[in-house]
Formats: sequence, C-alpha cells, structure tokens
Amino acid sequence: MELIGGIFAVGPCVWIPVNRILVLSDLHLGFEESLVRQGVLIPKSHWKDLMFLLGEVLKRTEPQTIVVNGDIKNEFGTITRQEWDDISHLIDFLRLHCKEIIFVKGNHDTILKPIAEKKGLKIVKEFVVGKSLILHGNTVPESVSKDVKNIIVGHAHSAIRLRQGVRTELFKCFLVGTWKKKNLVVIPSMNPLLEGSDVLQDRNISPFLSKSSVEECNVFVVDGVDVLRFGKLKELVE
Ligand SMILES: [Mn+2]
Repeated sequence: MELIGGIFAVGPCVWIPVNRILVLSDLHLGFEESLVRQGVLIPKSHWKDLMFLLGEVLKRTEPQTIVVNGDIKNEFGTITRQEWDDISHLIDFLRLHCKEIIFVKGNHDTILKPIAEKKGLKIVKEFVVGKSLILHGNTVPESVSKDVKNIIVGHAHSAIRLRQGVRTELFKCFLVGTWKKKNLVVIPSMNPLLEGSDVLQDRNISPFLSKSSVEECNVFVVDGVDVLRFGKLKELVE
C-alpha cells in the first residue's frame, strides 16, 4: 500500500523500494517481561508472532538495508538477560535478510550501545535516504535540510479503535500528514503486544502533530501484513 509518493507500508513497516530500505519502529523488546513483573498474564506466542510477521514482511520486500527506528528495547536504564538474548537473536535474524542494519536511537535506548558494539552495528541519531529523513520522533529536530521532503517517525505507537458490530478493536495504524510543509509519516509499533495509543482518544501522540494537523492526517490501518486506507482522521471521528 502506497502511503505517499514512493513510500509504502508493508504490515507495520515502511518500505522504500527505490532504495530497498525497510524501516521498523518501536519493537520494545522486553515489554512482555515488564508486563509479567507487573502480574499481567500474556500469551507465550508473542515472540513467535513477532518473528512470523517480520518473516512475512521480509519475504515481501527483500530489503538491502533495515532501519530499526528507535526503542528496540523497552526498559530505561537496565538490560535484562531476556532483552539481551532477544535483541541478539533479532539482529542475527535481520542480518540473514539484508546487507546492512542501522539503529536509529530512540528515547528508550539509553543502554543500546554495548549491544551495538558487540554486534558491530552503528547507532545514529537520524538517517537520510534520498529525500526522506528517518528519525525516532520523540522530539522535533531544530532544523531540517531543504532537500528533505519526507519525514518518517515512530515513537507515537499510533493505533485506532474500530467498531465491528458490538465489538471494538484497537488496530495499529500509520498516520500520513504534514509537518512544516514536509510530508510526515508516523509508523506504528512493531511489537504485537503493544497495540498502541488510540488516535481518536489522544490527539497529542506525537510532537510532530498538533491537534489540528492530526485531524488532517490520512489513516492507514494495519491488519497483519495487510494495510488498508481509511481516509482522513477527522472524517472518522463520528
Ligand atoms: Mn519512543
């Protein structure tokens, strides 16, 4: 599904075919451990679900470069054994499917450095490809080059609650709008356990979006590897 000129969505990931770049965001590995510590029961299939989804996305895209756009891990400050193993496993898996992996730093990634060093991976603040700037998106940049036409961010964990008969369900979604006259693409979280924040309830999910600019965003709903166009957020409000 094309989100905006040359930028596609495959599952919860952004795919830029001309550069063979796949962008995924907000894996929040270790999130299930923190839930377990809080006494929340979760399905054990979580890791399998994530790897299956990632496998499907990789099969459809065959990227040259994979950009992990921030918040690969969940906890601030410490790293648990589980997180270390998961991240290590994930990097090895991604490496089998691309030539290059780039970590863009997120606000939860304070101690990602030792992992990146061990795996010989670079951590960057932002990544420019063609006319697109990829960054985590917890803060807005002070200045952006005139050559940049598209800004691709994560961090917001964008989702939307949809009604199906009497039931409602939260779906991950992309938001496509504008920020300072540039195209803005907000990527949802890749973590299957972390559906996200409902944009119909919370208009302040990203520092790149004001209450009025979020209303103008086009919503693209993610259902597994499929992505559906839902039109503008303000038209979905009723
Ligand atoms: Mn974040």
